[in-house]
Amino acid sequence: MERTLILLKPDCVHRRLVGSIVHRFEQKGLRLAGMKLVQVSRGLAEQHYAVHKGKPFYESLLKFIVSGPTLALVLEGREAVAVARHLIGATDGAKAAPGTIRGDFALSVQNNLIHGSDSTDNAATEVALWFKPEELVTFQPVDSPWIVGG
Ligand code: DAT
Ligand code: MG
Repeated sequence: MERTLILLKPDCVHRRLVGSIVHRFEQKGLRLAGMKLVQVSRGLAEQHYAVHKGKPFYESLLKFIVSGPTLALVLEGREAVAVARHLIGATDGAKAAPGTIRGDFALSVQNNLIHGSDSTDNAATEVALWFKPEELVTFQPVDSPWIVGG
């Protein structure tokens, strides 16, 4: 079953939106496979955002991500990577569609509340960067047959 890495970034934790946002993923049918509150180090931030190194917003992005607690989640389920990206919405909160997480709660590009892996390959790399194997739990929720269908 597919897994994706989700980060509820410091603006999300400071604004007490964690519960509302985790609720949306649960409602959709994705299940929790891992969850921890992290004070991100500069080193972890550099690894996570390595693809953006050299971009004009890179330094500001790193400063933001280490500025407070981040809740890291692994979500599991059918097409988890794409489903989570659809629920999250476009990068710029001002342009994200209503009904998406960023569309409903964010107005900034940088402070856009949440990260979601953008491909299954990147998801595997990011899950391994943020979680040890023993921190992840796989289980079958009792309503799985109703969620997954035939
Ligand atoms: P996403 O988080 O939607 O995958 P991304 O991978 O292109 O977006 O960028 C990573 C983060 O960097 C993004 O969530 C917010 C920040 N960012 C991206 N483009 C930016 C810009 N033009 N100005 C400021 N921050 C930006
Ligand atoms: Mg991205």
